[in-house]
Formats: sequence, C-alpha cells, structure tokens
Amino acid sequence: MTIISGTMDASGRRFGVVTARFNDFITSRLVEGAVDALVRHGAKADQLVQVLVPGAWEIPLAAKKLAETGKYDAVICLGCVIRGQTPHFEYVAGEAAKGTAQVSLSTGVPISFGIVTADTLEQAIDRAGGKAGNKGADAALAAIEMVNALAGLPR
Ligand code: INI
Repeated sequence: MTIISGTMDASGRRFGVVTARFNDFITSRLVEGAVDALVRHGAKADQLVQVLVPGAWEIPLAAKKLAETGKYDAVICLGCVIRGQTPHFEYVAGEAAKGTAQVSLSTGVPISFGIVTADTLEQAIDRAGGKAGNKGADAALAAIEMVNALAGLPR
C-alpha cells in the first residue's frame, strides 16, 4: 500500500495568516503560537503575511482573496468566538467554519481552522497558550502537513 503523508518541513513555503481582531487578547496569542510553530518548522518570518479582519465572520472572504493570489501555499485562519446570551455565537462560528471549508475546497489551497469556539472566556484562554495548548500553533502545524501531503500526491 502506498501511503502519502505530509512532512512537517515548512522551509521555502509561504503562508498567509488571517486573524480576527475581535477578542484580540485571545487572537494575538493564537498568532504568536502560529508564527512560532511556522518558524520552528523552517518557514521564514519575512515570507509570512498577516491580514487583520474585524471578526470571525469576515475571515472566509479574506482567506479566499489571499488564496486566490496564488502566492501562498496555505492560509491559516485565526479567531475566537465566545458564546454569549444570544444565538449570535451560532451564526458567527457556523459561518466562519462553513466559509473557511468552502474556500479551501473551491480554491484548492489548504486553509486551516484556528478559530477557537468556546463557551466561556476561560475555555478560550486555555486554548490560546493555556492548559489546552495553542490552537494557533495547531492550525499552523496542520497547514504545514497539508501543504506537504498535497505536494506528494500523484499528478
Ligand atoms: N466576532 C468574533 O470574532 N468573535 C465573537 O465572539 C463575536 N461575537 O460574539 O459577536 C464576533 N462578532 C463580530 C462578527 O465576527 C463580525 O465582525 C460583525 O458581525 C460585523 O460583520
């Protein structure tokens, strides 16, 4: 059986990062985690580009525009949606998830999902460098692996 899997080598690769400013105290930690993971795996910091958008709702469009430039091997989406008293959470988180998936499939560019969806602020903190790790770093690692896995597919 032939097994195709991606290495974790990010050298020579270019990544776009789309970051929501909403809940910036969480998303800035996700950016730190993502950049640290990319650079530790060989990406050059000066080859990274970050697009800031107002909130998670706006992430898919910015990811699509970045992916369509053809300049990036993958796009990493970072945001934080925290459940409130109204159904707003469901709309924002749902569309961010659906939209990023759609962008990946329609452009063929790997888009990783580093959008924390949490019931409480504490859960979000835990996932932004706290006891549950850093979802920005996880999303960066997923992007690296996908770029290399897709590069290994037969043409
Ligand atoms: N955007 C987020 O990124 N996180 C949230 O928790 C959030 N909440 O709770 O409202 C949020 N709302 C803003 C939304 O993403 C858009 O920026 C806004 O609706 C304007 O289009």
